[in-house]
Amino acid sequence: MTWKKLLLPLVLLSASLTSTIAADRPNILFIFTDDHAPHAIGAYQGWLQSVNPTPNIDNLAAQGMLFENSFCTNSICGPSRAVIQTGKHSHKNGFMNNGNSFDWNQQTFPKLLQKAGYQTAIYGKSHLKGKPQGYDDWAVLPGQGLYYNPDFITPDGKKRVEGYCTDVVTDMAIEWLKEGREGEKPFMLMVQHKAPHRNWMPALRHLHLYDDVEIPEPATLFDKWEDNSPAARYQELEIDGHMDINYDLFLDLTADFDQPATQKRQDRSAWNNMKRMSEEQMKTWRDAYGPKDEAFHKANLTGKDLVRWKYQRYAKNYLRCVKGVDESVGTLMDTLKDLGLDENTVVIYSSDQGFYIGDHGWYDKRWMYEESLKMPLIVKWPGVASPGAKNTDLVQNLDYASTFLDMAGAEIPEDIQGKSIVPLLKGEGDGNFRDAIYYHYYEYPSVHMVPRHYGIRTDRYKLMHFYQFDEWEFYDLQEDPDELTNMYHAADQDLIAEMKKKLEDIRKHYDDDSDVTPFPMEKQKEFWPNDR
Ligand code: SGN
Ligand code: CA
Repeated sequence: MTWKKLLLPLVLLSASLTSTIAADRPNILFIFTDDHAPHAIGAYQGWLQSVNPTPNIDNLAAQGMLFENSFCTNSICGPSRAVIQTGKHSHKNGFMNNGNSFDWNQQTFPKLLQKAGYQTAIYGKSHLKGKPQGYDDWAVLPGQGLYYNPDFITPDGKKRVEGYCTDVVTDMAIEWLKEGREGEKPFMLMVQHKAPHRNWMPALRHLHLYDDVEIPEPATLFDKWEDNSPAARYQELEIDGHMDINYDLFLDLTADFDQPATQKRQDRSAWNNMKRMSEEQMKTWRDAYGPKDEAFHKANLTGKDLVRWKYQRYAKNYLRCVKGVDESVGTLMDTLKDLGLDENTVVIYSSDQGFYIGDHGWYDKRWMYEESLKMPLIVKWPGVASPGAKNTDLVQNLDYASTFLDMAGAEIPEDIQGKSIVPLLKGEGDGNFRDAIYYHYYEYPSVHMVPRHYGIRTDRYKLMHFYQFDEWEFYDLQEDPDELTNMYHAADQDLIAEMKKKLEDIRKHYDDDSDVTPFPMEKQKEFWPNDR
């Protein structure tokens, strides 16, 4: 027997040990986007499915588990990300609305993963302000970031990178996977895209995508919110009344960006985005939108026809941004394969909250209604999560920190409020993962004017309290999935009492004693004059 043959069993043993260790401590690739509603993902089979918006994300779902009842705790950007970092509700991690700054000195899951021997990195949108902690490498967009030729803040200072934001972030992640890793150390990599956030600016290669397609309309495009609490009538996120035809839909790109020609505008970020483009990029844009603008001016649309036109332009740009994201997912998956990492890397796709794509006549998010409460969550974990599986447990972004720690075999600290979904991924759930989810939104008065509210959702019912105005809404989601009939007064009052009790209990459970005192009546009237 040669010495090689003698050594073979040892070599095999060590190879199998390595693979057991690797399976126990998989790499984690967390792809996280901004404002990507589940119904704009083919695999979720929503009403946009016929457009086939996301073949690569659908492919991920075919290889992993898709969570149908995945929700945020507070439907807005920074807060959602802070919940993910900490595994704690907003009132515990201190980041209740976008105006806050995240306290990076607190416990976060990337820091705990580092302690557990993981190498960590984040590229793209952070929206938590301050320098990220808990990452071995990072490059983040300042604030909302820009779509074209964006700036990044890095450990070495600010730098501008030419290109389209989604592509640039993908390239950074790939470069790190190829060049930045330390030997065989397991990693956790966060790829956080700005897209498809407002102001919905697609990559140049996608400007003509869907040109010849009529995007289906949501059933509730012309909702008049007759049955809701007045909150739904006094918001500022209507396609009809609030979406700006120049600012949001790029009509007449020849308008002077510094002095936009029409209407009051709360936010100048769209102009900042457009000013950022090179002359060549701008020319491509003008060539793409110019003929469409001309046709629009000739058509002289009004009323519902105008809303329909705005909806088409908006939905197309939104889905074009989604296309960029979907291509990024495909490229990242291919890269993992090329690097031989695909079998031992958990890939997660999610977005900070859902979004209105014309649903209820709206854009944006913030509400506890289904379209913005839901978050996409798809997890591919080779050898663990059954390919093509669908899960209906009530899960939240609150659970991600525990889940990532659990995947890594790290200890989950007691003060984390979320629960690991690893048992669900392993197919070991008993259907009772969670009885109800808790929600609390805090940003009012603010852009889009959605009042503060908290609420509870079970697998069937939803109860919400717009407490600044002391208004309640209750829906039976089984009978009324679009939440068109507020049953707060008409429902069986024992059921309402039971749900209120549940809500109080869950507030205690999560220790939310933040101030929920209604505005004095005089102040309420200032916000809601009696004309709607
Ligand atoms: C910006 C957007 C708003 C959006 C907020 C919060 N305007 O102000 O439409 O609701 O961000 O979004 S924009 O014209 O500047 O895009 S979040 O995702 O960051 O919470
Ligand atoms: Ca967002």
